[in-house]
Amino acid sequence: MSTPDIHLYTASTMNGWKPVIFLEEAEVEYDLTYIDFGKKEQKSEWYMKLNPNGRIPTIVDRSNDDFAVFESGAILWYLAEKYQKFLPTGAKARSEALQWLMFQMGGIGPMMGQAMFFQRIAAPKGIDDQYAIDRYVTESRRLLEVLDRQLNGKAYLLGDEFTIADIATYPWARSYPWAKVSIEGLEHLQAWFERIDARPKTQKAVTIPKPFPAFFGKGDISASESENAARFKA
Ligand SMILES: N[C@@H](CCC(=O)N[C@@H](CS)C(=O)NCC(=O)O)C(=O)O
Repeated sequence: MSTPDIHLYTASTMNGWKPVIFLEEAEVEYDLTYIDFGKKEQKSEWYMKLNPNGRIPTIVDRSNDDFAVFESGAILWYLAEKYQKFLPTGAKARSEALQWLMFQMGGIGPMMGQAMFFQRIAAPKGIDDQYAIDRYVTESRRLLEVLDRQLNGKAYLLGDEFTIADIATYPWARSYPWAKVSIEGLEHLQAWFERIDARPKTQKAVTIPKPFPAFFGKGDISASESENAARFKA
């Protein structure tokens, strides 16, 4: 087997799974380095030359002078252009896909991430900030309602086509149990979860580098909470 173009640096998190979902769904060969947060590998000098933010994921494209791309939304966009997949070509549809990608990057991810942080990392350490929890859970629910309205009458965020907007949004929105955000009454969102839960390549992707079923409300949640808190220790 020849050396693949794409080398991916990642870990099993919502942002970390986005490029894995793309690469698996597109059936693209890639290789992967697991970044161990417990060892602070994401802050190491060699890694921060690739990703100045010191976070995962990052890709390096060997076929493009070892070009490094950080920020998961930019990575999906780069891969979509390189492989001509999961990004519509018409100007309006393409803009719509990027709008929903930005909505995930600027809204769903940061808000649900903070809802998770205050409930799954701060609270077990004894930092109980109910004001922060209420703010981030309420805002996350509002954003999931926006998705629900968009998905009314559609299979995927843009319609029939599965795009990088779905790839970016699924791992975050589907982690509503970990963020302790209710999806009650959000029928279109629930149907979209079921649709993507039934995509074998995406489901394989969310086990790479390893599964973390508690994000999706499965498995031993309290053991996973301790494991997760240890991963993100200061
Ligand atoms: N906006 C960035 C966020 C990346 C990010 O926050 N990654 C987290 C995992 S989901 C991380 O690397 N955390 C380790 C750390 O904060 O040191 C992206 O979308 O790529």
